[in-house]
Amino acid sequence: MPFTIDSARGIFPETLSADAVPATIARFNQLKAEDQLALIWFAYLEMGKTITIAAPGAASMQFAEGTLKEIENMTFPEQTQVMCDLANRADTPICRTYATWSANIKLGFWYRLGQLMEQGIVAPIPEGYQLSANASAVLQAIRNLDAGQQITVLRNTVVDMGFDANKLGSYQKVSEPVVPPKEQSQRTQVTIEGVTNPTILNYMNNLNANDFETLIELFTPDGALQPPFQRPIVGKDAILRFFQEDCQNLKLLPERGVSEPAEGGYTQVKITGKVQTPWFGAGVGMNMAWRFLLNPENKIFFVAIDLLASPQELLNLAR
Ligand code: 45D
Repeated sequence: MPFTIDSARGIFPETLSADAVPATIARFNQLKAEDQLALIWFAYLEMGKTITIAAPGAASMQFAEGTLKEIENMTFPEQTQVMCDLANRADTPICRTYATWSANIKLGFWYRLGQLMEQGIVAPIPEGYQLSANASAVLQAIRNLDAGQQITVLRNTVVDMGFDANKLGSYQKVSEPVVPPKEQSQRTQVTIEGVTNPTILNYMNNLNANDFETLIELFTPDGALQPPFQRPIVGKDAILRFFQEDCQNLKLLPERGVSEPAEGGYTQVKITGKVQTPWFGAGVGMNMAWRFLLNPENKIFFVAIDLLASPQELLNLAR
């Protein structure tokens, strides 16, 4: 086999991903918990002026209800402690529960807490809270990002909170129920300037239709998918689980691409375009690239999804 997953990760090396995102998160992680919470609060308020977040559906909120009730019944100092514990990734019962939740459940939980803070039911960020100099600098760094990068920073800070799931031992992951795939009549078909490869088009169309069972058959058994700023997810079972847990109701809007032969009868394809998350809908179009490596049978051996550094990168199809 001419490629390993590791070597496949290097295709289209000219692709500039948004390094400012992990850099900002690393700086955020250095801050003390109080600063982290206040900073997210301020960033969230500012972003709320230009983009609207969609309320999570009941299906994803049901799993957080118990914990939210528990928090509502606490005193303000206890509530503040819970939020600081989450930011500190402490070992507490609530932090352990939080660790079992999918990303969307974690986001829905914070969405609700934010509302309760606004209503004065949960301890707000103290009036006149002064961010440390470092925290102010991180907030400024977030302001300088484009909207797609800002929501990625916000999402990653939330996903990283709570007890370390790797230390939980064996546990049951809690995620939203899997929605049925869209009816054929409801489906849309993408067109991509420069690319007609059916595997690529089927990938986009099936992901847009939440048809994960069909989608996964486009991959080789040992195939891998690398989400933005993450290690590759390897093997069909793990990729399917990821699709079901984290990829419902995404909207992929690929625009253009290039396809060219690679070693050993493989084909490498780079696509650029936009992706929308159900949380922000058409309000935020993230500038993305997909870098596919297809085997000689036209199955996906590897695909990397990158958040791009700038809109100019949408036109960069160089190898
Ligand atoms: O701490 O082809 C308060 C894949 C203050 C799949 C708060 C993909 C205190 C394959 C404000 C209350 C998935 C890889 C906190 C494609 C405090 C594929 C609350 C890509 C935390 C294309 C904060 C998909 C809150 C992509 C409520 C790129 C924050 C999807 C909420 C990207 C933040 C989705 C939210 C993104 C962020 C979603 C809802 C970036 C959502 C971001």
